[in-house]
Amino acid sequence: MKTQVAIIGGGPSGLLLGQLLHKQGIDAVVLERKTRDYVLGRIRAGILETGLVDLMRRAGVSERMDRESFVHDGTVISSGDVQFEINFKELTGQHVVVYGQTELTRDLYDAREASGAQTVFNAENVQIHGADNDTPYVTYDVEGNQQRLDCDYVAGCDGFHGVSRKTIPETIRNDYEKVYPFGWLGILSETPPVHEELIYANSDRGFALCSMRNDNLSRYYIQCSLTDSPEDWSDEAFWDELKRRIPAEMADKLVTGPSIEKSIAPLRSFVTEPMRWGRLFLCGDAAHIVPPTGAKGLNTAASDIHYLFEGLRQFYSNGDATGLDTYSERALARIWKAERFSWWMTNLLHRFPEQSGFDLKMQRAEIEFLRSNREAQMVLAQNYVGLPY
Ligand code: RFL
Ligand code: PHB
Repeated sequence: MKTQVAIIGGGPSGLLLGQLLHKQGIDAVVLERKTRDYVLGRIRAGILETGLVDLMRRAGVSERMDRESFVHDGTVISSGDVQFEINFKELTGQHVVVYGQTELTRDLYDAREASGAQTVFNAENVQIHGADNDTPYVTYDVEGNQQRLDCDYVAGCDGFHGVSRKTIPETIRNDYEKVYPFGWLGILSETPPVHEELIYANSDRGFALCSMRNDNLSRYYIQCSLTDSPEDWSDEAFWDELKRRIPAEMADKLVTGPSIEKSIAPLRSFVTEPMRWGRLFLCGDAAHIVPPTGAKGLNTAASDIHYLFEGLRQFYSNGDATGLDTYSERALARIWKAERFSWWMTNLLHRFPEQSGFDLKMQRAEIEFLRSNREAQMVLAQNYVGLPY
C-alpha cells in the first residue's frame, strides 16, 4: 500500500491531522493499535483552547461541537475557604470551551469514516523504516500478516507509550522529564456540576478539581497517592474526600451519585527534542506530556498538528519545505511555555510529600498574590486560554 502521509496512532492528534490533510486533498492512512471503541472508552481532556476549536472548524468537523459545547469565561481558584475567580474574558477577551476529548475523537472518527479515508485498526507491531532517508515505509501486522505502507512522511501521533519516539536514535534524542510524587483519581458521574465554572482547589488535604462535560455529567478529581488504586476508593469515600477539599459553600451544594468511570492518572512533565528526525515528525503525547493541572495536553497536541499541517500543506502545494524544516523548532517554542505553565499550576495547587512549613507559606503567599493582583491573574488567564500559535 502507498500513501503520502502515514499517521501512526488514531487518537485526537492523528485523527485531526488526517482530517485536515483530507480537506486539503493530501492522502493519509491512520494505523491504530487498538479498536475505535477502545480509543473512545478513554476519558481524558475536557477543556479546549480556541486554537483547537478553530482547527476543528477548519477540518470541517465542528458541527456537533459548536452545538453542544459550553463556553467558559473564567475559572475559580480556591484555597481552604477562600475562593476567587480568574475572569478570562475580562482579562484577555478570550474564553475556553468545555467539550470532552471523547466527543471530539468520536466526531473525527465519524468524519473520517464518512470521507472514506483509510484507518487500519488492530495494527500490531508497527515499525518505522528509513525515516532518515528519502524512501520511508511502515510495516505492521494485522491478524498475524505483515503489511507494508510506503509513504513520503510519517507522523508519529501514537502517544507517550508509542513506537515513534523510540524510533529516533538515543544519540539524537534529548529527553527531559519530571515525575510528580502523586496522581489524580478521577470520577465521572451523571450529576449536575457543582458550579458553572471549573474549581481548582488547594487544600490542606491535597488538590481537588471540579470539572464537567455537560449539565448532567460531572468530572471530579482528587490528588491521591501513587500507591492507591481505583478499587481502594469507594464512591462514598471519594465524595467525602472531595467535600473536605473544596470550599464549604460548594461542598454543601455538591450533588453526589454513582460513578460511571473511575481511574488514576500519574502526573508527569516530559519533552523530547528534536520533534523531527528525517521524514518522521512527532506530535502530541508522543513528544511531550504535561501534568493535567493546566488542561494543556490535548491543546499542545493541537498546536503541533497546526504546525505540521501547515508544513505539509506548503510542501504539497509548491514544494517548499520551509514549514517542515522549522516544525520542531516552532512546535517546541510553544510546548516549553505550556510545560512551564502546567508545572507552575501543579506546584501552586498540590501538596508535596517533602513540603516544609516554609514551602507551604510560599504557596499561600503566591495564591494570595494571585487573588489580589490583576497582572498575576492576567498571566494565568493568558496561559490558560492558550498562547498564540
Ligand atoms: P493519545 O490520545 O494517547 O493517542 C495515541 C493513539 O496512538 C495509539 N498507539 C498506537 N498505534 C499504533 N501503533 C502503536 N505502537 C501505538 N501506540 C499507541 C493509541 O492506542 C492511541 O489511540 O495521544 P494524542 O493523540 O497525542 O492526544 C493527546 C491527549 O490524549 C492528551 O494530551 C490529553 O488527554 C491530556 N489531558 C488533557 N489535555 C487537555 O488539553 N485538557 C484537559 O483537560 C486534559 N485533561 C488529560 C486530562 C489527560 C488525562 N490522562 C488520563 C492522562 C485529564 C486526564 C486524566
Ligand atoms: C477535565 O475536565 O477532565 C479536566 C479539566 C481541567 C483540567 C484537567 C482535566 O485541568
